[in-house]
Amino acid sequence: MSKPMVLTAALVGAETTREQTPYLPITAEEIAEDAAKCREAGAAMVHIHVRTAEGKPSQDAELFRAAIRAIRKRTDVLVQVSTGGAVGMDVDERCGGLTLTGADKPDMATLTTGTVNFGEEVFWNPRPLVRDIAKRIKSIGLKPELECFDVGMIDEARYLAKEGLVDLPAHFDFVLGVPGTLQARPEVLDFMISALPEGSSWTVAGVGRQQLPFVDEAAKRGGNARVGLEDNIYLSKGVLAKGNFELVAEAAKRARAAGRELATPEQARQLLRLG
Ligand code: KMH
Ligand code: ZN
Repeated sequence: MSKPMVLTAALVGAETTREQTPYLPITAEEIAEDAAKCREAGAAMVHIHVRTAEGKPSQDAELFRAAIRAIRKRTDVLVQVSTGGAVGMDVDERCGGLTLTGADKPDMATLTTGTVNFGEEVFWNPRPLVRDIAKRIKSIGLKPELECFDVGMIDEARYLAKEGLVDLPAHFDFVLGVPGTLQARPEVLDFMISALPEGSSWTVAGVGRQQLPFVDEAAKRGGNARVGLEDNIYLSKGVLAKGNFELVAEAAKRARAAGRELATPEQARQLLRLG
């Protein structure tokens, strides 16, 4: 029996715009409504960024608080906050979601372990900044999802573990297909899996048109997958997804066709060692 598959919905992101798709959730209510539908469709976790009322990318603690409260009012889906934010944000800005405590505290936070070209820009993650974010995540008792855009970022997690900033085994997310970075190919996924620290778990987030095919690749390898409008706006060629939930529903269908059960949030908590 393979483990249940954890589906994560990356609901908002920092780059997708309303001009590209009118279905992008922006306000706390829109995010929560889509999150609840994603949970019904089979997602165990949502990965969130937040936006200002004008739709500008933000990592503001109060916007995160409003989104998390609205989500938790409607559904038990796990909430993972981004610490990546948008390119060009400084570290304090990126870590807005980590200042929330008590009932508003997120369930997990991302930690990107290296710098990459990101489209025409640079997603800047020098080692001191990565250590700083790792410390902040650890100090509030959260576990990171280690976002790896390249295989060297998996090795970097080992250095962070040696320094006591990350616990191993850990949970990794392979983000494959951002222009300027490692692309989504099955042999790349196999290599990344082979590079993981013993006992670690993984999710793959295929970007653009590789998003849904990489749900299949994850399902047959016993891994987990991330879908959502942060990484891809199309359900099929030229057809916009009418919300994140449609991408989750399609991912769920593919997971089940590969013989995988879908993890509940409680199961995901165990599988990702969130405590
Ligand atoms: N928006 C990207 C520059 C994360 O959420 O942690 C970074 C990103 C990673 O989305
Ligand atoms: Zn993100």
